[in-house]
Amino acid sequence: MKTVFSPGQLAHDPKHEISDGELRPAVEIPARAEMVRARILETELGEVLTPEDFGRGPLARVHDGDYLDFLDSFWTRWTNAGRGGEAFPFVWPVRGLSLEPKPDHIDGLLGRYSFDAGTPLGQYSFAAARASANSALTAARLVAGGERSAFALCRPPGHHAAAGYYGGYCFLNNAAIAGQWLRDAGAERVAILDVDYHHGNGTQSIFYERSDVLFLSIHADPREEYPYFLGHAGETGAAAGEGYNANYPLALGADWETWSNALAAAMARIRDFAPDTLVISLGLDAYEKDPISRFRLASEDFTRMGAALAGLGLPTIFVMEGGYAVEALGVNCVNTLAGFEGG
Ligand code: SP5
Ligand code: ZN
Repeated sequence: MKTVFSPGQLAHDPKHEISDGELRPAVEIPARAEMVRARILETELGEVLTPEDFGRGPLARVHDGDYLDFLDSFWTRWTNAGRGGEAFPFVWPVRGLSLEPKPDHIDGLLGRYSFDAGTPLGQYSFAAARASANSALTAARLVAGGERSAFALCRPPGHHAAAGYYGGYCFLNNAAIAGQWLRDAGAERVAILDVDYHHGNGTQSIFYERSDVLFLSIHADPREEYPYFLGHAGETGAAAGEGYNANYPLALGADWETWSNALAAAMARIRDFAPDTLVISLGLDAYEKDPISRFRLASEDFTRMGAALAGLGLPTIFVMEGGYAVEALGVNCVNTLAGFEGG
């Protein structure tokens, strides 16, 4: 399987995040991508290609223009306000507050275009996020061109980013951008299966009213886990998209037996939908030793996951999402991909 990755994705190099009541060391760091790339080379999974630049067009098919403009202008606004380093929002337009008119001050804009305080935004974050999206798009093009599968080594990740806001370490929704590009390239139906430990709230919201993109997510129950405000089993889509969203929230502590039952249910839905292409939002944070997560998948279970997914027999793009046990990340990621190739 070919991998797509750009060194430009490493330019987003956050030092801190706000979590657990503290300013803590960032967990979504460049070393994550380095570990995965090293394991791909070590195991000879396949070629590692540099992405093509698809420009703003495919990003704007998923994200709002004003949101992209905000990301583009962030650093100038931040430094004009006398700031440096990385930015965190601290005020949000929740219930009863106004989205319009948009604030002029960067502190207002940060809240206007985010949904959490846990996502550091720095000088090179947007450039790295665009490189990450280009990796997803290049993987999509490979599969549209006839490859059975491709791996987009995306970081920063994407599945928490919605049309108009960032959060959860995500700025551009790589899987959604790839899925939409596949639609625009001629696929009639695309399924996006999100196996990250956290619910893919951004991807769900982007496609919630559409029947051409089926979104499914297996994740920790949002009653107990981030992102808390989306990902419940009762969210089944709306309007034309009613019936085209499927959530499988699981209790904390889920092991492979529990997790794989949800996978079987999700795969049955995918079979019924009969998509032209499958996009896997490949979070590796369901791993038992992940530092911020509470599922119990072992490294071998990722091989099983990949093999099971191969059983769908679909052209498949893997788009990396979360996973913070850096030492094991390469093994768990490549286990999934190699499992798919052997399955
Ligand atoms: C892409 C992705 O996986 N994003 C996840 C964002 C989660 N951010 C919230 C982190 C909260 C960490 N709390 C850990 C509790 C155990 N120390
Ligand atoms: Zn995650």
